[in-house]
Amino acid sequence: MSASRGALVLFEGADRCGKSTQARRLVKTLEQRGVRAELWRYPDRTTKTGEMIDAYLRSESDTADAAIHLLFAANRWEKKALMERKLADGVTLVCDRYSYSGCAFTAAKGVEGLDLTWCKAPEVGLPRPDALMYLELSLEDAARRGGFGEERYETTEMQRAVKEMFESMREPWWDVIDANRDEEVIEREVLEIALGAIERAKSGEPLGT
Ligand code: T5A
Ligand code: NA
Repeated sequence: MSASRGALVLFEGADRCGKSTQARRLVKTLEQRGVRAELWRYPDRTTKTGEMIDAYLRSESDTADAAIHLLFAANRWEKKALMERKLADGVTLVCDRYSYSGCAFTAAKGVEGLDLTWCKAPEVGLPRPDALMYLELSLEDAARRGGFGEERYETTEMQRAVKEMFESMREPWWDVIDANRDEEVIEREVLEIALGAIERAKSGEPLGT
């Protein structure tokens, strides 16, 4: 095991804000600079819970809102030990969505009893990120990036509610990034933030839970 840990760096935001694009670019750039980094994403559709989540998102199965929320959380819990091992071993994890999407999407449904406080409970105890980059894009600009896909939450009403929920969850430590710019310009800002998080992790700042 190396002496210093890796950083946990997240991308969050509503659909089509460019999370996957920036996460991929960041991992590639970090690797080119000799930083050990891996690209992670949630949901991880390859695990047992991930297969159920995938079927739900593609509307091939129906699951109660509470149950699917807990499955999304379980999908993170089942990878917690591996995540902690990698970080402790010095690998930086760049993660495309995490608990914050989990809470924003379920709470945005407005189902009675499933408010933000309820949504957060099963996430408590998962590793806390060193940086959260929230990619901000208006619904109109997101719409210009192509039509909606086929998946369950890809409707205008849901996306509006999700964006509002993310905005109400925003905390001062989040890095809010204007996502309505060229990929290369965003990437430079993203890299600065990630390198800062990696430095803090290296200098021994403990990983929160
Ligand atoms: N969910 C997820 C829950 O309900 N609970 C949970 O706990 C979790 C983890 C998963 C779904 O599950 C929900 C949320 C989601 O509904 P997903 O697989 O993450 O969904 O979603 P995707 O459809 O893969 O991704 P998104 O729609 O969110 O898009 P991204 O990743 O934000 O955007 P990206 O990078 O794919 O880019 C979208 C398009 O824009 C272009 C790209 O080329 C692409 O065409 N683009 C740009 N265009 C112009 N300028 C830029 N700067 C651009 N950057 C990208
Ligand atoms: Na994506």
